[in-house]
Amino acid sequence: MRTDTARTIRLKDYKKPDYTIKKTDLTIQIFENYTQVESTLHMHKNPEVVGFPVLQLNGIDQQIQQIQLDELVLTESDYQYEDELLTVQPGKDEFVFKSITHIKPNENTSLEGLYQSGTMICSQCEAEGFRKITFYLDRPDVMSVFTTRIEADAKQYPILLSNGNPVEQGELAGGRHFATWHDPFPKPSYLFAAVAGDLVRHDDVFVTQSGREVSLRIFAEAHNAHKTDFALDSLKRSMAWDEKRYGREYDLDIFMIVASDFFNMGAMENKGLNIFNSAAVLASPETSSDDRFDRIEAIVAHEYFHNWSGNRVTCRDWFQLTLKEGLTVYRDSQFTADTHNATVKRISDVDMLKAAQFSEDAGPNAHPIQPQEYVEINNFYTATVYEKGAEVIGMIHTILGEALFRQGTDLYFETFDGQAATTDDFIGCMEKVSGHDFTQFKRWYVQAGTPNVAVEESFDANAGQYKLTFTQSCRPTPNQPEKRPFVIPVKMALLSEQGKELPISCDGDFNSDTSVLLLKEATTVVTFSGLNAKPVASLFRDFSAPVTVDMALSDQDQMTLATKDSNAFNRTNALQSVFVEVIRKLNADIDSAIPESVDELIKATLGDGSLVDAVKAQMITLPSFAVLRTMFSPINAQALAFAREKLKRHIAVTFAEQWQQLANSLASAQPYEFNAAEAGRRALHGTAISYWVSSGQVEAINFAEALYRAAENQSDRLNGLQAVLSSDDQERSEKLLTHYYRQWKDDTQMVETWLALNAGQKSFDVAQANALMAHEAFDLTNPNKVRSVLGAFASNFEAFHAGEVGNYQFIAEQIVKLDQVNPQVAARFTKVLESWRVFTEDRGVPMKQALEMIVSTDGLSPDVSELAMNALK
Ligand code: 0A1
Ligand code: ZN
Repeated sequence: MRTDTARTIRLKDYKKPDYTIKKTDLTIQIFENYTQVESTLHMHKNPEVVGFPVLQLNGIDQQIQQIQLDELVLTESDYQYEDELLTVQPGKDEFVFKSITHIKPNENTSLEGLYQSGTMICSQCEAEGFRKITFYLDRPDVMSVFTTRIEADAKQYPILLSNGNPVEQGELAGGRHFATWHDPFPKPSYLFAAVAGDLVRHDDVFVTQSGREVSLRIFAEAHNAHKTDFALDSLKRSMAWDEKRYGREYDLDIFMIVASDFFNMGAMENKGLNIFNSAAVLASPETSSDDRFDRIEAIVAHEYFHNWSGNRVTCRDWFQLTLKEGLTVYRDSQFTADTHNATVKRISDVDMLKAAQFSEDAGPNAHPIQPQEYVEINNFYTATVYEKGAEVIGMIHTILGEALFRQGTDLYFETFDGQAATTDDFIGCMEKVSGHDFTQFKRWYVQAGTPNVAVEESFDANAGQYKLTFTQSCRPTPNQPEKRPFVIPVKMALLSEQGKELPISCDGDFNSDTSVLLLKEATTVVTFSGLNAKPVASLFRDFSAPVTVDMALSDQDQMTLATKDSNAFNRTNALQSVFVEVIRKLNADIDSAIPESVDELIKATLGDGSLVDAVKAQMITLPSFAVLRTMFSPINAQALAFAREKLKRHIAVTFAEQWQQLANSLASAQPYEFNAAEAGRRALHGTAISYWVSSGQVEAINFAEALYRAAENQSDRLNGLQAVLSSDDQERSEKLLTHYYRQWKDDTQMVETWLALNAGQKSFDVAQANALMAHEAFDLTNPNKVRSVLGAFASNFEAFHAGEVGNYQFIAEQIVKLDQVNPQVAARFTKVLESWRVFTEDRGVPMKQALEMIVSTDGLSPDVSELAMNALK
């Protein structure tokens, strides 16, 4: 019944639904080859609507057994099922719609709706997956109270779960059993979940601030069951944090997490029953690196926080996606910052924003955090909606300060509890509590593109006045040739040459409590007075706005910022800018000299006892290709790869002795513990080993191999292994990879990592990719495996872009093949090719040809065709 007529959905066409569903009763009967879904919907006509419009319910791949309106069983001539819509004609204000349909979870490789994941059956309904389970008004502004009964074979599926609280369970004839769940909180269908499986359960309890006991349960298949401790602990800490920081208490009697090996994204916040990608929840020191622990903790928190920002207050329509995602990403980043180290978190978040979101903003699929139209909503789960959305929330916080921001969120949660809200509703609350006018600020929601702020400075020694001129601009993005000025908060300080913060007195819109200067015009001139020497401006502290900044600084000022700025984020940023400029020069001329400032900065950073290890590691690590490529136009892939490599080798060789010393002194002594200090130590250890190996010393690579072999935790293991893999010693690399696989081939997460390590090698190519995809460990229907190979290859700049140009054709072929299996995942890979205009022709042309090949393929999903066609426009 699926047709490929892609339709454009527009925000301006939003209309309230004609009918709503007060109560939803489902009976899901799982059988060997199919599942029967019986759905009883208690429907009401919207009182504002005159007459009786036809009722159109969404439904995909539904094999109809019976359709019934109240007591009347409809015949085929009484309803119509085409274009994924079932149309019936009701004649009453209140009625019951009932359908019995069959679906096939075991044939559902899209992993949307109800599908088989290993030995279990599970669901994924956001954004529009529920329509693959049964006929429904599958839109977030239709909120209903769900009661769900699941029936299945008792041996094969001893665990049966759905949203809410358990109400009944029992045995049935023929070795079958059932469980009934009731969720008292009205919710949209995208938050529905059902799970059936043979799962191992890990229990705990959380007592809420008002003294209620909540049962916590994590479920996993037996092979994954030993890795749930950390997620459970993260969950409890998240629950406590949300009470303290946002006053948000959990509401049901039970909170469950299920780990699934087959999952399109990271995880899903279904009410009371979160379903997670195994890779985003299962952790153990033996198999998970610090980065993985970090990510798991953040995702557990993120999904939990959605219980309020997303579930209790949900979105009116999918154009409001950033309402729940931007806010929840912001909340989870605050949680991580509070739990570990705020500077470390900010540096890595901004890095990620630059890598993933700035590139999106600069490309043909650029969209504002609130897109105005879409063809396939799944294509809008982007870094823009999520991460830039979080930056926008962060700017509101920066502008209002902590107390007002918290009053605003309190008002928002109270006012819109149980409702489907809009981004305007959220801003309205912020305006109400503060009296601040956010009208102009709201441009951040509707204008795409990364604004650039050019800053010029001048100093009048006689008058003791320092003047800053800020000029903002934003390049055109699709359908938006011109932008109006944004409100840009500049958190700032003026520093003496010794890095001391000077008192600020100025004529700008400056708030001295928050140290925030607001820019509102295309050009803003601010004069600072009472200064007896030219200060050094530390602007956009903690990255106070998602913008790029151009400011020509003297070498001396640059050094002051990179060695003395009291804002560690800005200090890091200043140091990284020095690296970028050197790489820029080497990119233009590989023989250009590397300035001494690089050596001075590395030396000063390594020797600075005030910096924690984690920040030191972040400071001295060269900017990634993902970040660098957003700063170059055109990108000459090979020149860029050589340039970065040359700078790396220079630093490696110059400080070889220090790297060796750090490699030895930072080695792990005690058993693995995941905390900020320990993870920071291991991060710096890894950085030192990586540089040391890059210096070419044989002792270094021996050290790395020994570390790999002796490691008792995955972070140490990867610190050793990755250093070997980045060396030119191919033989040793292969030997270790073979050893790794042999050792860990029965561990799903370790195998995924192994695939990614292979595909992350500098010399990786199409032949190796084909071999890896033919390996027993690979499975095209498993998104994690696909991401581990194709994702890792495509983000391996040196192999993918600086390697053979045939890589582009290869990825295009894989996209087309994958599209038949899982359109949502396939579509994500088309983004790899969309930046073809930015590359020099040797790469740009074959990238474009690869896109053309995709677009000329028959039967493409709307997911892939929307992104690929836009990329060629
Ligand atoms: N809401 C989830 C992410 C998510 C979105 C879409 C999905 O399938 C199309 C799955 C998960 C989150 O923000 O974590
Ligand atoms: Zn989310």
